[in-house]
Amino acid sequence: MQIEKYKIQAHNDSLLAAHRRRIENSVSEIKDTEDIIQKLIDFQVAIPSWALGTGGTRFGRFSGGGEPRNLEEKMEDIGLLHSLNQSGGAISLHIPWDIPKNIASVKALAAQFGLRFDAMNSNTFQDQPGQEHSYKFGSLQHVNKAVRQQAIDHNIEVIRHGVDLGSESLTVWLADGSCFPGQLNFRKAFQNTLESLKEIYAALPDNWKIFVEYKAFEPNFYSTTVGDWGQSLLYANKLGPKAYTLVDLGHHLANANIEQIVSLLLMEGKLGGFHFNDSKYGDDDLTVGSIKPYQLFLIFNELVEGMEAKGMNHNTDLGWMIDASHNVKDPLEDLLQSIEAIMLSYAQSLIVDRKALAAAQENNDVTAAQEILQNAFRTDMRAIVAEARLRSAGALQPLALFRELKVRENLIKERGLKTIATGL
Ligand code: LRH
Ligand code: MN
Repeated sequence: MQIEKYKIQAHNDSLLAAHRRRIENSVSEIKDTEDIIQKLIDFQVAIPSWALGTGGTRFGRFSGGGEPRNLEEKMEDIGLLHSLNQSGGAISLHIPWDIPKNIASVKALAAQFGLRFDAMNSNTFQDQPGQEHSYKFGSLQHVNKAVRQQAIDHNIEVIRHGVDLGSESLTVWLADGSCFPGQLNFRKAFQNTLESLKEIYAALPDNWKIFVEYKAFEPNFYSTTVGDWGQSLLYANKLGPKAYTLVDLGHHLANANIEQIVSLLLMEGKLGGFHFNDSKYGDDDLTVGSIKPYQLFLIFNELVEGMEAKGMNHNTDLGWMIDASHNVKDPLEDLLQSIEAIMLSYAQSLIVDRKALAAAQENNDVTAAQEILQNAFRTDMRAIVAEARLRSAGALQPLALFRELKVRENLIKERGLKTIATGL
């Protein structure tokens, strides 16, 4: 299903007067709105190909129907989202869940929907049918060289798919670790993983990046071989200039100060990108900004401060991706809400009075520093974000239009109730 431009135009026309009142009010209170709106227009977030269905948990999966049955239908759904908010112009594929069968037609489809291919994701955390060696006890860390080689070869094959599609980065997330004390020699596991990553690094084209994604626990529950930002940074530093760390917001131990981690990784020039989601307990993969919206704002505040300090391009110098899994929400509605939360936090971080904040920090004026940050966080930037969509021919209210046009009902008519999307 695609949403015709005239339907988006009609939607915007019906909301324009109210929007004009809101945007005039915002412009009167906020400085540099034109610069902010342009930054929002340029800011694109990659949608994970594995988050267009109902993932479910080990306790159950409750599909809402109309799920995409193949890569082409996944791209159609991401194209539909992008037509509504003009902020999701990229897709991140997971191999082998989304092996592109016909490169030419997949690239043509991406062009038709205005999508580019963001980071490719390898998968050495599941055994595929007919696979020679099992990843039960890990992949790149494995004590058996043959298992490590199988995982290295898979990552190199994923790079090849990415080159064919025009992607320029590989995300490596390893489930590798141990479930019980004594099961693993941590030093040997690190060295096996590093040696294996070096072979994958050597296969990277010159203009490519490799993102080493860390995670504290799950599916291993005693140790994880890339378990935190420090270990990921160790690998990235030992691999070379094309290697970076990747921060998945759900991959930290409780109460970790993620904004401080982001600030230091940016300072080191080793922050490669993000997997945005939200969580209350573990790797819950919930809607971005649905549980800890202030933390998301504080992370964007450090991102903007750090990127400005390094003269980085906000949109192209870091990998912006969502990584979510849906249990009780419509996957497409969930993704629309996630992008809105990201754009709002980014917009709020762009109005932080940085000169005043630096002065407050220099004077140890703790109260003033908090007031400056919370003033930005308490500023309603929804009209500004909507204006960026309007100027990009997106919908003023994407979620409302998604429901008004009965998109899910139409997808169920097209695809049926029982279709299952590959992925989580
Ligand atoms: C691991 C992870 C990783 C993906 C997977 C789908 O928890 O965040 O980024 O490979 O989810
Ligand atoms: Mn992730």
